[in-house]
Amino acid sequence: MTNTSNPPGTPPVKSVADASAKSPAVVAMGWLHTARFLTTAPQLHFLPELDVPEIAFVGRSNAGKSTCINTLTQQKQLAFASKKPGRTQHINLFALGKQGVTDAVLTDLPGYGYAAVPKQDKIRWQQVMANYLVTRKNLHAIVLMCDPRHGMTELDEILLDVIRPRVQAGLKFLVILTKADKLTRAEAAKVLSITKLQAGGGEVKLFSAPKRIGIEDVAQLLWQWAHPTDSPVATPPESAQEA
Ligand SMILES: Nc1nc2c(ncn2[C@@H]2O[C@H](COP(=O)(O)OP(=O)(O)OP(=O)(O)O)[C@@H](O)[C@H]2O)c(=O)[nH]1
Ligand SMILES: [Mg+2]
Repeated sequence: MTNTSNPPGTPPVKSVADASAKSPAVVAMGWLHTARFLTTAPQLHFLPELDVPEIAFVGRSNAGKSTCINTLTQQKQLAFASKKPGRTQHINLFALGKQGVTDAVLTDLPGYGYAAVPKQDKIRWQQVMANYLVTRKNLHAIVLMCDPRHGMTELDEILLDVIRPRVQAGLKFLVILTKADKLTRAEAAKVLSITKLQAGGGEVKLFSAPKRIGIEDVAQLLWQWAHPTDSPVATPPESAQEA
């Protein structure tokens, strides 16, 4: 809203209404809503080299990675989610950023651990993923999706071992306990504290797409990770600016 009483040349002062509309959660959700399909690749070397922060969603097949991306971006079919495990078979990149200017990328990776996948394909995929996690230069953060009813499985532990050196070197790491709607409060509290111990200093959050648990929390974390020098804090109201 423009303040018509401003002297010429002074930027318009934001009204209280504008300021309250820009809470950190609103900023983060608005940013995530800008997500658009960027590219898809069957293997690492087909991915474009990028210089914006990349945030990768990894985890067992069927854990809910694609659903989580759709929920966070508030788009029903951006990432392909399905009841049938193993639906995501390529590395899919989604660009984020206002006014079409990409300032970060989300990556949806195929899940691992799906029993029906032939052994050769499993090994091939594990190599592609390990390669991606170890060598992708602009990889800035990893979000490990975990079904809390199974907890962290052996394959999740292997993944943790693979990324540990990069996490120690500053890579951000979040474990999302998905499908929290399937847990009682007591179960949720228990699995949260156990996973915090296993996550090696990474963040852990409960999440549910249908019950809308944890969405804004995760959104704000991703926003902060992609914009470490910016503050999403609302512009103070006029009275505070003048004080
Ligand atoms: N109850 C519940 N179901 C969920 C939630 N998130 C995902 N699902 C369901 O879990 C199934 C798998 O979801 P996807 O998002 O396709 O899982 P994915 O991790 O991308 O699976 P792959 O692509 O095979 O690796 C679908 O039937 C989703 O509807 C959640 O928060 N709560
Ligand atoms: Mg998927």
